[in-house]
Amino acid sequence: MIVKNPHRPVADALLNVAVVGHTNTGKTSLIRTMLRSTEFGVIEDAAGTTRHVEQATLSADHDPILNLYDTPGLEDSRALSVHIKKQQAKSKLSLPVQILEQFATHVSVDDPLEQEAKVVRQVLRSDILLYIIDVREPFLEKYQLELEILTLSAKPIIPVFNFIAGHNRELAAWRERLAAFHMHATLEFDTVAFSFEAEKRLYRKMQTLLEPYHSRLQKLIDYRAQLWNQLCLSGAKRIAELIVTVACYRESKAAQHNAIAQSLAEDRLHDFVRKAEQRCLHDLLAIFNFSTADVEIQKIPVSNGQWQLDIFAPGILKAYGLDVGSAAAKGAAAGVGIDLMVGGMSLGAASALGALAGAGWSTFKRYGDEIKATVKGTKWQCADDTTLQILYLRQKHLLKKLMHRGHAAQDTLNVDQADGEKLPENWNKLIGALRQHPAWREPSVSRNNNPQFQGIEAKLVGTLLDSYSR
Ligand SMILES: Nc1nc2c(ncn2[C@@H]2O[C@H](COP(=O)(O)OP(=O)(O)OP(=O)(O)O)[C@@H](O)[C@H]2O)c(=O)[nH]1
Ligand SMILES: [Mg+2]
Repeated sequence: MIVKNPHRPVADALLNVAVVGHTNTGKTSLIRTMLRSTEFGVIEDAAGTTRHVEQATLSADHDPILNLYDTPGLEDSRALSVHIKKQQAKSKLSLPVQILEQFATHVSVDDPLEQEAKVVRQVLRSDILLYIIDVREPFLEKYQLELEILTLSAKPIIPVFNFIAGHNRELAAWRERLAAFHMHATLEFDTVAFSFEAEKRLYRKMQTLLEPYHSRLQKLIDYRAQLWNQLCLSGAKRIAELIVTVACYRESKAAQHNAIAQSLAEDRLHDFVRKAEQRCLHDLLAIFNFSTADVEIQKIPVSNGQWQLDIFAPGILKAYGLDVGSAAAKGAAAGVGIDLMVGGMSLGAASALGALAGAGWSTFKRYGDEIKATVKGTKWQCADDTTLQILYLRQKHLLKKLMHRGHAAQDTLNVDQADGEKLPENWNKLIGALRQHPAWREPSVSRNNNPQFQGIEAKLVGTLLDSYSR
């Protein structure tokens, strides 16, 4: 059994958690999800992928709190059970755990049960066991035997149901069978549709079963919750910045109609929007530490760091639920003419002179160049509303994927649909206000301190994060 350092109080000791279960149930996937990393271990849809015990440590602000041990899958629980029962029959050892200890220390390297012995050794060295279950499987005899053997260790066991998506009936059957083992503190933890709430529930279950570690685990929960919230906020702020940058962007164009100049202006606008979205995608993947492998696992429609579907491609409107008749076939357009507003008054070419006459010095200082340009007949062109809506909805959907990262192959979730993402209320008002502030395109102290800007940013960030608290 694990020998704890006698000078260290248990409340300070690292908690050792063994992740055990039948082979191919998602043990390594679960640990990757908890570590938020694809680097740990090897995952394959095959039995016997993990061959040795591997360890990872979870810390709260450089303070190591718990060790997670990935173990090889139990393959032959029947043989193991027969072996242990034989030993039990002939042994004079009184405690069941001593039988396990005896087995673990006496198995030779070439014994067919060596794989199982590695698991048992780790079980004996750990404080708590996470028993991972593939709920798609019925409660076969082999699982019953595994549980009987693990129970001999007298360690607390938290059964963790995996592959739960779409398997409610099987899940209920498993719960019933486990109740017969007095295991009620079960947990659902789908490594695909992972959410931070599920992770929190896992630590809370550990807290109830391991009272002396309560405050250490609380430290871990608080720390990870704080990290999680910061991540959410940074991601949402980055998206708000993209919307602001694109909505504030404007091209000036001469009033007289010139097809070539018009199309060049449109190209510049397209280019600006694409590049801005590209930078945002890059930043978001970096914020959430998503590698190319993660992008593939989550089936995010991104290749080589770029969106597979161009923001102006035909069909994109439909993909994001913006089927707006004939426009849907054309894709998002690019530019839309905007009217400059001065002090709440439209400054269209016709009324420019009238507006000028009534404008005071401060208005002139703020809008001087634009007023002059308007008088000369210059028009302003901004990214049109459809483009902005697509940008918003696509990033919102991406943020959701990033927040629900999992580290297992995924076959149950349809990820190419935007899941009915909604635009913020007052969207038109927000965008209208941004269009009147070309200087907000870039971050600056005056912009960031401007209450109107702060209000718009808070609204965008708030609605982006809304869906995560649900
Ligand atoms: N759909 C789905 N697939 C999952 C889930 N968890 C794991 N997988 C897949 O299941 C397979 C096995 O996952 P592993 O994490 O290697 O399983 P393991 O228990 O560590 O396997 P061994 O090391 O061989 O005992 C992989 O193909 C995973 O991508 C899940 O929650 N949902
Ligand atoms: Mg494994």
